[in-house]
Amino acid sequence: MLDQIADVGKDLKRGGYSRHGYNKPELELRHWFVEQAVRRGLNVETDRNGNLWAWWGERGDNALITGSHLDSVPGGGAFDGPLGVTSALEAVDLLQAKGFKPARPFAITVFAEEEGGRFGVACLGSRLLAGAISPEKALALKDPDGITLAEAMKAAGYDPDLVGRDERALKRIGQFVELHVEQGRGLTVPVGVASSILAHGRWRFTFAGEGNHAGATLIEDRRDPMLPASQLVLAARKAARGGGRATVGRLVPNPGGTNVIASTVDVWLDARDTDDARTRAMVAEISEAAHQAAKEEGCELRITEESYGDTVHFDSGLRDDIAGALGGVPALPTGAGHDAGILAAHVPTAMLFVRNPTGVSHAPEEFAEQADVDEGVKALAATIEHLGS
Ligand code: HGY
Ligand code: MN
Ligand code: MN
Ligand code: MN
Repeated sequence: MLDQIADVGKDLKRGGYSRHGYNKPELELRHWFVEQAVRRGLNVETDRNGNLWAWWGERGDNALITGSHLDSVPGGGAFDGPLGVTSALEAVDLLQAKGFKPARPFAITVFAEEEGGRFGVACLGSRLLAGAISPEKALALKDPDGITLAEAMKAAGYDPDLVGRDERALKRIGQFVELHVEQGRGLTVPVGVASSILAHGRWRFTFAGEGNHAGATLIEDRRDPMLPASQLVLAARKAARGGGRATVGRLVPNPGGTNVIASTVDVWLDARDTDDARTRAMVAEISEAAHQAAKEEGCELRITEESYGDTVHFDSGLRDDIAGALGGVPALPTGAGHDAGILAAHVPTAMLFVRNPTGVSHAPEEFAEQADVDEGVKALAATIEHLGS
């Protein structure tokens, strides 16, 4: 099934896929998912936050939900997100073929803008569903072209005025299980379950100096924000110790001319660690270094926390129950964030991982062996049968 969507959203410039919330390729994938669901006799609805729910039978309470996302990071791989959705559809095929019928309400979900690849906040659809971000803040988020989430949702036919915590939809979820390609190399067997997710936040550092001419401006007359921006990148690496992960993957000088000293530089920091205190301490150390570097260059610095989620420890009861039903599979921590990480604070949640032989993710090289993918589908089907009987 991944082959069916292999041509959707290819990024010819960067390589990989650039499928972002409500952009053309992502809308195409939504349409593809609805077709696939309807073909299986599932009843599809879109909730007020742009998330899709494909119900097998009646919608109802104490539902067993599985799903993931279809959007990608810029230049992302084919598996992160879509593998969870295609495996859920394939698991339904397996179960329908053997005459299984869920004894409780069951649905496959597709969450909106999980990567934050367009609007900058990860897990936007599940955060809105759970009330983990305010509608005002979410609707005002702008994409790189200055289009707000409200405008993008409207253009896609959704009513942005409806977004917000969806108590009713949350209450319907009895248990949520997300299958995902592993991002890292912890698995030595095809399938595992998740034990925890790192604490994870994103901060925006805006350095402001004085735009000027690259040739006509003496060094001593400069206030070049690119200098403290560069110091921030180095400080992030220096502060990431003992398992902490601090990353700068996006640095945008404005105006960005080769012969122009930038007037401002925006730098986004992605920081993660095993607990809240360690993550905050790492970010504090990096921020201190950034303020120091800005001062030395006569630049201003404004830091904005754009999103943050504390460490997620998955419900060990559900995790061990699933691992047992699968004949005993390993539990492993993940450094990547997921919609399951947002929902875990509200409903019993578990994750299944499918082995990634290279561990590479958020890159076109992301890959999983067909044999492992098949094991993942069988494991998800067995989990649905185990929990849904
Ligand atoms: O950033 C993450 O870890 C997730 O893939 N959104
Ligand atoms: Mn991802
Ligand atoms: Mn993902
Ligand atoms: Mn000139």
